[in-house]
Amino acid sequence: MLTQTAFARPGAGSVYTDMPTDFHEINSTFDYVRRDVMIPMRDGVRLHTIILVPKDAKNAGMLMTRTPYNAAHMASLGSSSHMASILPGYDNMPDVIVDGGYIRVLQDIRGKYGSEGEFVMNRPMRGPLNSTAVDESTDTWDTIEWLVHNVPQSNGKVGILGVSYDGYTAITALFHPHPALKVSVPMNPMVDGWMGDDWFHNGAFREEMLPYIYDQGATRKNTAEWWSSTFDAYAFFLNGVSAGAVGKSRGMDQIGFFRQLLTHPAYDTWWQLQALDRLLSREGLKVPTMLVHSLWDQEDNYGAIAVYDALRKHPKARPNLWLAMGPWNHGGEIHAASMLGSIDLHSDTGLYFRRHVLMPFLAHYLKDEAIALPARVTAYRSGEDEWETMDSLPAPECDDQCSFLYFQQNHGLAFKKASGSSGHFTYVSDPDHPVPYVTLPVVPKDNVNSGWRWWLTADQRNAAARPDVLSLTSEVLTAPFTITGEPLMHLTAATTGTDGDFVVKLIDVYPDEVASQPTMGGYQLMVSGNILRGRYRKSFERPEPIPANKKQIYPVRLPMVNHTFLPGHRIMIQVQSSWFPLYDRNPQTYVDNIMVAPKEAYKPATISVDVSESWLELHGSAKSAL
Ligand code: PG9
Repeated sequence: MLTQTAFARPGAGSVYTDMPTDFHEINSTFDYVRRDVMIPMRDGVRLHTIILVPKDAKNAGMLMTRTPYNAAHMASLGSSSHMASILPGYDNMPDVIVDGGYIRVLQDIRGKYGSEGEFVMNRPMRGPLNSTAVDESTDTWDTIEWLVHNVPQSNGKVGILGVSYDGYTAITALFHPHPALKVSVPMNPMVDGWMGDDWFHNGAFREEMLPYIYDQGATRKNTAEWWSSTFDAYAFFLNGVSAGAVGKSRGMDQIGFFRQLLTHPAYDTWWQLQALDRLLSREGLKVPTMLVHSLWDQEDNYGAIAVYDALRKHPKARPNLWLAMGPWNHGGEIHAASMLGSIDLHSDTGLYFRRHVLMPFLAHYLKDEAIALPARVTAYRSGEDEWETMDSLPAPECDDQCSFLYFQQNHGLAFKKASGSSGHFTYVSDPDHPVPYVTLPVVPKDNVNSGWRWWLTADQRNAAARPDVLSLTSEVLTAPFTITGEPLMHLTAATTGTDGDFVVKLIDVYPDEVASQPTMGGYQLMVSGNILRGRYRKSFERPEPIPANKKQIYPVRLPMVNHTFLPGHRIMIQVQSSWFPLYDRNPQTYVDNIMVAPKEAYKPATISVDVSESWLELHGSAKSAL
């Protein structure tokens, strides 16, 4: 029994703490050794880096991820004596990294969490937008230089991989690469923030990214957290009027990146000069690189394919270029992936990719063993649920493999232009009642009940039921119809406004009954969709008002598809003029900068879509499908 004295505290005057000054962890049974180091960069700034070395590692390759998302957190999930158990989430993939016997390196990029220096969102590469001596590529170089001299258990070979922002840093490593960098795997990388990744899509601003910018951009350790007083993000952003006004109401004009967004609403040189696909096509590709693309990526569905398209024509880049794409959401490839939202894929497509594509690719370059490389392109074809391999993706330009889906009267779609098919479809787009992109309420992105992760796979029947969404549907297909590529909508329309947005969705309509999965009966699965801000119909750089009531052509390029529409299914196209609050609302009255549009500029407009002059160009062969 404890006596009273055992609990006695020292008397007044002495400093007492329950905590030892230097606690020694008992970790001799751990199957790894963890080192926390501050690696000096060429300008003296030190970057916090965690190195996890498997206990018996000898001659092991190193796999690095550079992140703004807290390396310490990424290396401590499910704290355990087993390396595989502390690396379950983020980019860690225990089956690839730990079972593969690699040394794991996780680093906070400059300005975030344990690292010194200042944070710049998607820090531009050295050049016209960055006059300093450092960028993410020099930080990667300096880190690799340190690692090859200070990790004795390694074989001196380094790979870099990561999803999204960490995919972006995996691309920046490819500029003037360190000779020990043997392989890079950018997964769902953010590449061009204006064209189609996280910030804008063809000029429409992803308003739901404001909380991300707030959390990441306001403080080093994300201690200032976005707050809302409204559970439904639809109501919240509607009340806030413009994206600029919402941000300012949260003090975001103190954040440099937010100020940049307000200053650069168009695709000006500020955006062009930091687009990684453009920069990399000049740089070439010296390091074997596998780009990983998710066909239902709700965040960065532009970047990987843009880089692939920029490099595939480059004779010097091609030998180092690989592509894998699968039926995943953002980062889905690193998890179990036998479901695509509510659609059953019948096998774990994430595991297949990691086991048959990623692991051999990494092992070939990082281990001193002769392991066969995967195909240049490994692609999952949805609909038919098959993996296929190719030497390269079909060229994006249209050739004899192209088909055209023409709008028809009576809300039809057909591969042949019907003679005498003319007229208009009209709808009223009212900015006070924008079309929600998921069923209301829109549960905010970081809430566990949010539909964010799967919104691209959401059933589009709710949209089809609205009077301000134009839906056109084909007859039932009698043969399979396969598309591989980025469809191009040639939309001809007039509006009573002087600006406006056009959203185009390509949809696979399931049969009325699906015996194997009854909940899929009549499901409308979007296989690709995108938005174009009308003022950019002729030039992304130089916006122009839309002349009211005059027909204009709106070319809307849709993201990559590799899909077979099966017999018994129908093809649908939906056209609408808002997708909210995913994208900010277009006031439909031309103002210089929509980011700060005043309340009185938001006005309803009547849209007339021309039947005979609207069609979708598809990279696939129609054969006798219809
Ligand atoms: N999509 C996220 C992001 C990347 C780059 C910039 C901003 C956001 C991400 O998942 O990291």
